[in-house]
Amino acid sequence: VMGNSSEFQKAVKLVIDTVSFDKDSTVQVFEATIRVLGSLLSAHIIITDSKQPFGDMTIKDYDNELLHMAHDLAVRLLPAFENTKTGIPYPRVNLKKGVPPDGNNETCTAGAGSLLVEFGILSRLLGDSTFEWVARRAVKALWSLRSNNTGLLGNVVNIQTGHWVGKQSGLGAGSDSFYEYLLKSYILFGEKEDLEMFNDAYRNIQNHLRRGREACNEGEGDPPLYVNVNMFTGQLMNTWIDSLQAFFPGLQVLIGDVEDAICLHAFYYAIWKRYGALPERYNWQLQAPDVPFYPLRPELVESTYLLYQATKNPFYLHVGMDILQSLEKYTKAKCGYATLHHVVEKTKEDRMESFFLSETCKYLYLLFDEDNPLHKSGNKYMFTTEGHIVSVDERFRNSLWQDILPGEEDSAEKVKPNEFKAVNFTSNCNRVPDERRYLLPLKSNYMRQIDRMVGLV
Ligand code: DMJ
Repeated sequence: VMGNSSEFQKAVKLVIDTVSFDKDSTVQVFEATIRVLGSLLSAHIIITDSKQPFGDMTIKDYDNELLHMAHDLAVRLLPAFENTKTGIPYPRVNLKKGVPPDGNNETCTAGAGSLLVEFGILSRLLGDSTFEWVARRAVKALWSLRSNNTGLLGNVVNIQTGHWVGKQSGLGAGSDSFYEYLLKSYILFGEKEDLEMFNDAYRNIQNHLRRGREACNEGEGDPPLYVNVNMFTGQLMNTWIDSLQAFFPGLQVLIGDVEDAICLHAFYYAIWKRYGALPERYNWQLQAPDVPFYPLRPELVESTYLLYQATKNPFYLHVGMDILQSLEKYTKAKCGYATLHHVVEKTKEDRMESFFLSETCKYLYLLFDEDNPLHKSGNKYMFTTEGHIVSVDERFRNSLWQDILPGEEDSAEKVKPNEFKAVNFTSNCNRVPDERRYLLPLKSNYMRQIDRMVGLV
């Protein structure tokens, strides 16, 4: 992304020469997929891109090693999909020995249902449907378990019985990337059934999770908020929102619901302004953190970046600058950036998650790098849920396995890669990132209302 080809080449060589997955180590299938498999595939795609938009990222004598490694890793994850009565995978697998004998039968929706982007890419690059098939089967199994009454899914399910152990339906931890990957699978592979599921899910979210006034930037009533409800009854389960939910405005940008995205984003930003970070859980009734740590998560920056791309409103540069300054002020440590143990006390933990580099820093950098090749590609790239870049191109459109994709007989129904465009509202503002001057996306009474809601005024 920064165009630093020598470092990229060095890192790729290091990975090829030193990384092995032949380890007696138990990993989370979801984390290994989005962090490790995703980065291997992304780097492979960049290396083999005939256009090389980021500079010369080719590797001398490259023989698809990263793709082979991705394949090796995915094969080691496959046991998670065996011996499960529903097809929903086990959450953990040992890379050498398969599912541990005492393997947990309960998994969260996001963990089991957000593997399709990476598994689908791998399948399509290899011409082997196995990986896409298991990932799709998991999505469909989860989807079939949604409530007849509300259409909502819970957050924890038993993979053998299909019984919902966690009945909470929300946009945050345990659910977030499930929705994200329905849409992103569609963007990447163009399969209609993914879009249909996403549209249904989005409608149910609007009907049951969204509270507050109807038009977010207009009229009376509370600002909109997406709450956690019981999946079967739609009744409120608690009064907190979590930091992971801040990804949702970014997803709304991708589908073009920009106005709602602007309003929701502003709510999370108001919380950020109060603490200089986002608490893991914030109780909107008590106006206080329920869970006070901040592990350098990217979701607010990610939404800020996508909103800036969609609106070009300098307000989002101001937000990015504010986030950057708080990160510098509160999280910078001697050898990196540290998790905040407590957003009020600003105490630190000796921990820097990999998503800080692959997402938080990347989105911040890209927010300010107007001329980055990514922004000149005509939306030819997409970010995985871990911020890895994959190209939206024909290579991923031509699946050879219609048998696992019902209702796709008519391939003309597929959307062509360059037909998908993020909404682009270019405003005429000049670009001084000053908050007061550029509150343009929101009415000022709205801002006052949410500032009050988070106890800022
Ligand atoms: C990232 O690992 C991914 O974005 C994931 O989908 C959920 N959120 C974390 C970072 O907060």
